[in-house]
Amino acid sequence: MSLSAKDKEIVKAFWAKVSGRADNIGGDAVARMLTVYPQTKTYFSHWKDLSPSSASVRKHGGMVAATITDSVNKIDNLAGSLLTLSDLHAFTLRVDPANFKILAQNILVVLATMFPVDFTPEVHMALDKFLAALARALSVKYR
Ligand code: HNI
Repeated sequence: MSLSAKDKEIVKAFWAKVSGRADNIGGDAVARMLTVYPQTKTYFSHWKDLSPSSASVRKHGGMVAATITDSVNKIDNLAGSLLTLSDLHAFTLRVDPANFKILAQNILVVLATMFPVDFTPEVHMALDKFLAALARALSVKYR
């Protein structure tokens, strides 16, 4: 399911509105992922603290959110722009790509909770497609 021109517009407009809180969005989404899907904690066992307020969790969330901002700007070339990160997750971090979908789901929940008015059904659908495309791009190096 690829993104239509309209979907891209919706994603860009929504992200422009919320990206001032990108660090919170990313931090909350990673914290939620670790809580609701505890199997994801295995990848971060080298961190001292995996609680929602942990500095490592917040910092990683910030990096995830920065990648989303960058990907919104490069929405027409997701696979190209995420190639290095795909390589890192595939060969160095060895993250099962099924987890990208899990994190995407958590990002949607956080966005819906933080921005209940802006998170319309149209925004929900466009963001869902965008995050799926991002997860696909991150999975390129696994093939
Ligand atoms: Ni992910 C590191 C982006 C999903 C496990 N990850 C990063 C970094 C970025 C990043 C950026 C920092 C790279 C660097 O240091 O050069 N990760 C993303 C994005 C997504 C994602 C954009 C999906 C939207 N990562 C996941 C998932 C897992 C994951 C779903 C596991 C469940 N990532 C990691 C681990 C690291 C990591 C582990 C290294 C963290 C550390 O501090 O050691």
